[in-house]
Amino acid sequence: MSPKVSRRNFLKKSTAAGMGAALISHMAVENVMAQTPAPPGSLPVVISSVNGLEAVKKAFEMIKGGSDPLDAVIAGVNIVEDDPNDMTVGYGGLPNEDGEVELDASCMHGPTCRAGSVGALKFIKNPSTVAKLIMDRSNRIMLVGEGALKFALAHGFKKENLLTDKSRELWLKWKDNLSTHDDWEPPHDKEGNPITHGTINCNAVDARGNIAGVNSTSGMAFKVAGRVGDSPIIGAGLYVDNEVGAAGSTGHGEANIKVVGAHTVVEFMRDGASPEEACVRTLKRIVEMQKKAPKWWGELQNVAYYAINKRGQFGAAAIYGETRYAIATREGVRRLECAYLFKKPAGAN
Ligand code: SD4
Repeated sequence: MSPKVSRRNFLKKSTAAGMGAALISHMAVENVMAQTPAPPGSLPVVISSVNGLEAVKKAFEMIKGGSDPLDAVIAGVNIVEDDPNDMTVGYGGLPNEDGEVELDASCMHGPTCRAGSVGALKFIKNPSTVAKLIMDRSNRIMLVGEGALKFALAHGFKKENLLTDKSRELWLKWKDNLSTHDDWEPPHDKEGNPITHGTINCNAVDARGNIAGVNSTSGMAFKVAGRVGDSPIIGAGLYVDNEVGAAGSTGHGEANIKVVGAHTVVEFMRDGASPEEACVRTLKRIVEMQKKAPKWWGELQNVAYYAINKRGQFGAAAIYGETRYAIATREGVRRLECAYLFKKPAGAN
């Protein structure tokens, strides 16, 4: 019996019996998700944003080899953080308005219900590993700025210049063309397309149904110094519940923070929605909220969610079409199209 069907039946009864029974129905749904075994051969599964093809491949192999799912997704994400050609993650990430690279990251380990996160971290190219270190070596969740750097250095991380020639050139070009109307102008690739979804979110479920996730980014290009986005905020950029699933985001962080997106996706899945449906429903909340905000406060920029559940079902959705994601299953590693709310308008990022 699918979680959806059993929930519907249960809800019928709970409506008749009132609030107490409704509470029980919620618990019953959780139990269905946790207790219905994944179909044979459907696990492990690793999902990520489009730039994570190598990351999902690495994480999948590691999980198959017996690694913990969090170690696996962090090893996968480290590949993208180390890559100077990915200009919105780690080394080579686009800097803030002062020309300094400030990184945000978070991680969650489902089986032990722990989380770690780091905001506005300078000089360390693997913020996801620092987030895990905070999780492993302290009883805190989030460290930012100077304190986060001190913590990383004390644990043997190397201080490095993260600005590459390429990212410095783009920053200088942005500065040269700055006008009084500019807030955030996305950089463009060689073909003139805006570079947007460079942040990486990667989530995995292993063969035993244990779940983990990570999110890592250099944030919005040329952001105000000290600006922290959604990526390191547990519940917004990333959320994992070992009984249900995991979700994470890329895109316009401020819009996502307001709907506590990753947590909302997981809660929709807990209530029986498929991963894709849960992502779509959360994006609709963003659209509703952005409609009510004054125009200058935030236009509708793209946001995407990537979700998996405990049974190895997966899905992703974006506000605008032509957004893709990466997936690794027993059928192989590939990129797929996200579901979307609107066709991508010309020039949209
Ligand atoms: C942020 N969500 O800092 C990140 C940026 C991003 O595609 O994902 N860009 O708001």
